[in-house]
Amino acid sequence: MEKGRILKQKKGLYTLETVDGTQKSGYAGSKLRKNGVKLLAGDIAEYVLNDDDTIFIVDIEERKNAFIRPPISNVDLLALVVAAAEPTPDYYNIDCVLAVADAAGVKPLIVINKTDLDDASETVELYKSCGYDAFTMSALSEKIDPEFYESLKGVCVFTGQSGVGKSSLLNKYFPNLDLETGELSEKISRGKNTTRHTELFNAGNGLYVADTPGFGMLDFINFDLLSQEDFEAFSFPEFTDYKIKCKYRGCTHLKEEGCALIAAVKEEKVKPSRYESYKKLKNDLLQKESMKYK
Ligand SMILES: Nc1nc2c(ncn2[C@@H]2O[C@H](COP(=O)(O)OP(=O)(O)OP(=O)(O)O)[C@@H](O)[C@H]2O)c(=O)[nH]1
Ligand SMILES: [Mg+2]
Ligand SMILES: [Zn+2]
Repeated sequence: MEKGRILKQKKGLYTLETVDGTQKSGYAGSKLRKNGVKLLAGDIAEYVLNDDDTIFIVDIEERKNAFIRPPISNVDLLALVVAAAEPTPDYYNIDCVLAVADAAGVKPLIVINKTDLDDASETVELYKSCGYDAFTMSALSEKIDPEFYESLKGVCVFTGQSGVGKSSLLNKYFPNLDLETGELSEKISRGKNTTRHTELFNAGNGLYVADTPGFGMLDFINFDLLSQEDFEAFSFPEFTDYKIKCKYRGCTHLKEEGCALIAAVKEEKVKPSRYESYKKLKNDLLQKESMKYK
């Protein structure tokens, strides 16, 4: 059986990259469909080659991770693109994406674009102090940041709200991609969902980059993006050292006396905006959990 990496999907037609680097397209077999397996960009597919050079996907290799939004698997690095302005950064939105990446064990990286409009120093400092890698850049400038370029390894997914400049940045760093970029809506200075599909590109030297459609907070509410357990164990990693020092076992870190996390927030060892996001996300997850059993 031959193997290849799925690059994109459109109406059930998959395009994959074969081991010799050529691209072939075709459909998935009924066995996969029957088992309810939804193939994703990033999947390593096993296929047979048809006489007409199309492919027939029979199975996929076990994934090391998978995301629903954006729909992609086997990710090594998640580059969360945020705009310094237009649209203004939303900390809760950022923290939700970081929480999902951390829960999945995928390294997140924050890219603050459009620094020609605002310097975004507050946002950079906030996230660097939490232990995240953060880069500032402008897709409009010709300047390439070698450190950012070097930090891209394996399968790198560019995600973030519509209009923050994901496709523009990918075009700047990988000019032969020639991705479509879009105007912002004048009224709300948000993007207009120019990128419609998740697509993985081979950028050479073992590096793959994915452009993805912009997401909104609704995606967070509508999809099961992270479990309560993974959230508590892996998200907001800078809280871990405090959470283990709470007075009571089973502390929810929401209001209890003797909570070491709450004390750390008061002592300004933990960023208030991060703690606010933690509480909000935790409550959202709890609410979702309780809906499931109704
Ligand atoms: N001022 C400024 N504008 C930028 C920058 N990067 C991108 N833009 C503009 O922002 C708009 C949206 O850029 P895109 O690259 O299409 O944004 P996107 O994140 O791919 O958006 P979706 O595909 O809709 O999710 C375009 O008009 C870009 O020219 C930047 O660094 N500075
Ligand atoms: Mg785009
Ligand atoms: Zn606690």
